Amino acid sequence: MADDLNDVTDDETNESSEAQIAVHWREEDYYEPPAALTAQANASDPAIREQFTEDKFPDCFTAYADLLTWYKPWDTVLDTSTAPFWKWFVGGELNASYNCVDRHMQTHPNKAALIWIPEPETEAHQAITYRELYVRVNEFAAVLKDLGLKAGDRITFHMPMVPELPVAMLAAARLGVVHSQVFAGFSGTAAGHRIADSGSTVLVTMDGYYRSGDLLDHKVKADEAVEAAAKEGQHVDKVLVFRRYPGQYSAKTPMVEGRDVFVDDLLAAHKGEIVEPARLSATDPLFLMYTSGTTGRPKGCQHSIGGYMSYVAGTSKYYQDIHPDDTYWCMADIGWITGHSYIVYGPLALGTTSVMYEGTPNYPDAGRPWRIAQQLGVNIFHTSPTAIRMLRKVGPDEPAKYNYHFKTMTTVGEPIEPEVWRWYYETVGKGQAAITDTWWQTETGGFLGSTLPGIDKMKPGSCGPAALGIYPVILDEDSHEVPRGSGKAGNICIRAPWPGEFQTIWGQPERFVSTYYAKYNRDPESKDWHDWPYFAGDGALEAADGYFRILGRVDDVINVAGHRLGTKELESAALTVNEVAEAAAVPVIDDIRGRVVEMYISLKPGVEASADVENKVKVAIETDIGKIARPKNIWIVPDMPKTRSGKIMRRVIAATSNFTDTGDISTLANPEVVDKIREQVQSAKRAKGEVPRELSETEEHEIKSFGQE
Ligand code: 6R9
Repeated sequence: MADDLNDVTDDETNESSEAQIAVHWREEDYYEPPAALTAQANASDPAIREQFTEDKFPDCFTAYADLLTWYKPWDTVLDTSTAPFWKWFVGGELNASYNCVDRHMQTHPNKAALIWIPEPETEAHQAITYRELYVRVNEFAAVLKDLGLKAGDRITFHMPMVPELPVAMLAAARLGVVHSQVFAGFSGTAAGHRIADSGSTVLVTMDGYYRSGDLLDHKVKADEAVEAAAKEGQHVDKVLVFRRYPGQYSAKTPMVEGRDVFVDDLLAAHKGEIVEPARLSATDPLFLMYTSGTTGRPKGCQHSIGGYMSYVAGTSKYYQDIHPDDTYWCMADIGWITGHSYIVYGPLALGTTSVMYEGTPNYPDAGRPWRIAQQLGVNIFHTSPTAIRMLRKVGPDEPAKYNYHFKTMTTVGEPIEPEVWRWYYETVGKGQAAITDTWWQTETGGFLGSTLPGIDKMKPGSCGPAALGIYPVILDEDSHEVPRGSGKAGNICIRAPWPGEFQTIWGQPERFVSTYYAKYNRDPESKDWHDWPYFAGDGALEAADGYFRILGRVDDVINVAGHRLGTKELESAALTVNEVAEAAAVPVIDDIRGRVVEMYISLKPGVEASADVENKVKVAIETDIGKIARPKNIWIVPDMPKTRSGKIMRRVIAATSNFTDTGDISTLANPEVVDKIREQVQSAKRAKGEVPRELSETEEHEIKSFGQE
């Protein structure tokens, strides 16, 4: 894939900053927002920015909170007394389920809230009206209540992309039960760790679902999950099993007597039941979303009801430009934060129609997304660079065959290459849609950097300016501010809190402070938010026009297809294999998935390298984490390159896997091993035709500094 970032000459480059993140890139040309979009946009007047300037902070965000219906208005917009555990809309009371369901059911009961597209094209799509959603959410809430679940309890979902998932989320939210949805592609063991971490006693799952033409047995993962949770001391009382085809069991694994129950059976006992939405405090938790960090233990990011709901409603309105009569499709999975914020809570809070698709984007062919868009009249489309790259590769001419019209298109999850951006703009958007490249994180709840689609010019490869009410700053390693607009790179931080921000890491408040605040905090005793910049963990630069370009993670996290995998998680999975002595995971640049994982292992004395060991490592990773983490290659090496203090030098093996220069190895305890590994790995890769294209400067920098403190 051509990469414009390679085509740089010296006078077009920027110098590296003190943060030592070198970046060399060419300024891309601007694209104007389409006039027809601007004419109807929720944000059509640039003066909207004046309502969110710093002198109006934090009250500016009441404009977002006002999009919701509150039982009781807040007394304090932002309470900083327990810094950096910010509290938004303190004293306010509301219910997320009421805001996404009841109030729209009252005004437009017959409008589709969700349209679900099963993967098999032979199965008809299902439109679920707001009235029907209301009925289903209430019935399932009655089921949960009957199990004794109440506000503040946690419940884990391990659900595929079916309407039962948003129904279950909204039912939990109705009661104030904190949900934790684990991506269905994750393994049962991964779900089990999250059940244990969150202290859930109930698991909600499904018998099966379609991916790429196969009806997968998903229930089998529930058994693994319950077992894994039990090993960590967490007992699961009930496993609620939805059936892909009600009345018919699609899994082979037996139901466990006394523990497993079919949800359709339970629902029958609660037909037509209504459960009053609980009046909950704005600062009560709505859900946990687990994400990876630098240690093996995943982080349960806890999001609030009032702040989170306000922020996703506001950003859905202004950045997705959602109007109630739009048909909006976010082709992502609800198992990730994108799906929580921008399939379920944001769009439904605004009372629009949100499309959900069960399967893989290119099934049965690369025209599928565009057929769906044409059939349903989708006018707002949202997906990830990985999906765009894949569809561009397998079906570059498909969009032209279908008659649909998008007004805005979003990308999220990782930087999008200007070349791929242009295909998205010209071929998918037919030159008529604005692209919003949205930079944000699981932790941040909603967008932090993006263009306002009706107002701002687009610039391929940059997410755009800071979102409304967000005040970023780029800091170097010595806490000095990198001059604004200088194009110099450093660590992007957000100076002030915002309502969508997570409240804490579930059960690990000290880790919340140490990971996101300790680095740049000026005074641990301070109650003034000015002393607590939020450290996002991404390298970035700000160009002269105020647009941010995100360069990627500065920690040991590998972003595979837009999803963060912790190296420590991958490595500890490999280390569960008895023969393995040491393991190191590194990223390899991949034209479709952004990054893929390669695993290096060394074996215990006396153990011979074999395909059998390799396979055990692969299975261990798939079992512990899921297929998304499957390494592209597993290299069994005689020894790992190490510092004199015994630390594995991940940057050296990352350079080897990516065919770049290994840099200075003079400080290694065993420099001789580097040549051996290079010869072994690179000749095997050449034989498999896996020599990568030349890397861009930023990619090269990422690889060469991978795993450095
Ligand atoms: C929403 C989501 C967060 C990390 C983030 C950054 C990368 C996300 C991006 C982007 C460049 C964008 N990232 N969006 N990089 N441009 N538009 O993706 O959450 O899974 O937690 O990942 O993804 O590195 O820090 P999450």
